[in-house]
Amino acid sequence: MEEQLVDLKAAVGANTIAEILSEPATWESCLETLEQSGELQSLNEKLPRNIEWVFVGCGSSFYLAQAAAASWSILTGEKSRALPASEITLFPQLFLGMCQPVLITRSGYTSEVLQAAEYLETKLHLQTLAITCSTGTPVEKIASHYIKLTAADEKSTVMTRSFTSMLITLQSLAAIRGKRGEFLEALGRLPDQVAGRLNTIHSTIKSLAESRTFAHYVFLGQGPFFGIAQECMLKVKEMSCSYAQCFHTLEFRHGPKAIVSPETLVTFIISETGFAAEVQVLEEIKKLGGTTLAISNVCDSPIRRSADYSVELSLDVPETARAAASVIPGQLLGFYTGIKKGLNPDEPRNLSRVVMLETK
Ligand code: F1P
Repeated sequence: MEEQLVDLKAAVGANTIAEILSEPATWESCLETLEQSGELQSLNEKLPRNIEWVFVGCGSSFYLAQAAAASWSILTGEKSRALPASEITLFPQLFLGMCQPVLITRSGYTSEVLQAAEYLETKLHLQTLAITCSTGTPVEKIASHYIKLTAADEKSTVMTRSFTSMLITLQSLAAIRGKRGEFLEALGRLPDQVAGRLNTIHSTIKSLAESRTFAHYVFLGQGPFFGIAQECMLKVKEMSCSYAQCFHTLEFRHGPKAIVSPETLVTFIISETGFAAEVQVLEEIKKLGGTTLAISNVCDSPIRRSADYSVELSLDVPETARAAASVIPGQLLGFYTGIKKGLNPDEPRNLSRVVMLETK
């Protein structure tokens, strides 16, 4: 009986935790495959210039689109934005004129993404680029161009290594487009560096989730870290069925801070660019009695003074290249909070791995 319990315990969430902890190795494998195939360089040659890039997705893939769009403008200087796939088919007037659509979908089967792909290709005659982690999928048949990261595919319903691997791949394409060789090199260094930090990040977040219970979870980020904060929010919602929200860090002052109490865990994903302004919000929320978690590259005294908990990434790569690594604490927080509540993060309540809508 004891043995069975241990196995069961071991089995609950086994896919998800294995996939989270496999992220550095998965990134390495994806980057190697892309390097050997040279497909990003040839895509860069084929795709139009001086045009707005519109990143499209659903769920985690939409939040990935937000981080990818911010990274794209930072690395290429080109206009970009992110849209949920449903906005393209429900409000096409929001989406006028020439642009380069990028369809982000782990499964390649999500109905809203397929409907958007059909509309963009057949009605607007735009050549879409799809990025997915599966092969032989419907989106592959509709899109004009595609990138497949099969090494990043997952068993779990929730997206973890697929999210970070697709983000790093789109950042690689942006670095090639923006002639940012140093950034591309930095992405090549990221897997080893994060592998070296993962145990510490893992134990910090595991002990936080196991030792504390919160009524509310708030995630804050700016620039490329806003999409990351959104995804951290979704991971806590999906895997622990907890109440979670996300805001731009400085927006939290404009009303939402009314919910702050010691039962509210406010997580700051602190950028270098907005460091001073973002740490001021951290200090303010601490004074209001909130419980604070700071995720930053360097955890220096202003952060230590106001953060109840902190994750120091200490990665020797440019700020935007840290986006993928910054989501891992949120993935682990969702996972261990779900486990503590007796839930199975591999099979989140009410969720399916792919949202496929019946055609009326
Ligand atoms: C993405 C997605 C996931 C969500 C759930 C349903 O689908 O919305 O983000 O966690 O698994 O699917 P995809 O288009 O990226 O496959």
